[in-house]
Amino acid sequence: MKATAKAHTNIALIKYWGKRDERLILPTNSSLSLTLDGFSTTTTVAFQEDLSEDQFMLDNQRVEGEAFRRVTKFLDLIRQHAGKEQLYATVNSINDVPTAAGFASSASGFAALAAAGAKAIGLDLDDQALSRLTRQGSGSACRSIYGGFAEWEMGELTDGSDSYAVPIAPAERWDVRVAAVVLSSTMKKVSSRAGMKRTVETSPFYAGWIDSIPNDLKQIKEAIAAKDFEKVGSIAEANCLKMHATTLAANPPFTYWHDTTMRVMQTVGDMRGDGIPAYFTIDAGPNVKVLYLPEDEVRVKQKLSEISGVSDVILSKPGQGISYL
Ligand code: 2P0
Repeated sequence: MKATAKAHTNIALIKYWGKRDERLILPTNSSLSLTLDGFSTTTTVAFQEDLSEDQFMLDNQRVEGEAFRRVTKFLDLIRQHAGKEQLYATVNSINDVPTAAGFASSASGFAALAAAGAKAIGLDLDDQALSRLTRQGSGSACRSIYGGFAEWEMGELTDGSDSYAVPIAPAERWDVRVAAVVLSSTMKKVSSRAGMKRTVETSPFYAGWIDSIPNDLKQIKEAIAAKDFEKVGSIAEANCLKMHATTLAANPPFTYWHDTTMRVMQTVGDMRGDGIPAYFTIDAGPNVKVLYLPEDEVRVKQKLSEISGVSDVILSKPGQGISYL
């Protein structure tokens, strides 16, 4: 009744931005990501007959409140699947995701929790079923079941049975690197959940976002298959800018960008002007991730580190999917 699983976070190149069903976490668009080495969560789940409630420890500290409730709600799903509604668990998670790097730990967190929880309770799930389950914890997490490039197919059905991630290319296939550019100052955050909801409900640009996704996905998958870095990078960068444009048109309007965010974007453009192929992407926060190739690592790190307002640059390679320890 006990299992341990490790999962890595992922960075979306075609963003998930909007839900059509908030309870089941069904997206309004398909998305595509690269799983990253170096940012992981390792979780042990132990179901025990003698417990009367769940317990969640994160980095050896007891967690309560909203984060605890999200974990228990997710364990309820696992219990339902297994037909063991009265069986509670202790959950121990160790996050190796530097929180300052601006990677949401929810992707690696829910992927590791789903894998360890399902195994501990005796569910024998294939990757597709595991991804579908993981999706109900946090949408972006369903892509972290796989290493390398993965696509979350939005699906069409109302019960979510056809909404899960599929592998596109394993980590070994192509060594694309990602620099996480950490800013020294933070700002008040609109959570991604609240941000996407407000955008879906109020942004007149949202329809344009949705219309543009199928072509972005088709083009980026062709570019990944051809290992065409400039094409992958430019599609990802444009997709990110479109996502962020939807927030500016929301009511009330908002942006995740900070002045340093824009300096990093500018520097990435300057790098390309200097012949270094590098492209940025930004999630629901002010930090920037920069895509580059291994041969440019030293120059990319140096240029990014020199930007005023940048406190750290953390480099990452493509990472693996779920593993059991
Ligand atoms: C993504 N983001 O594709 C997009 C891009 C942020 C910007 O997925 O509500 O934590 O748990 O499904 O997955 C962040 O949202 O949201 C996210 P929930 P999640 O990576």
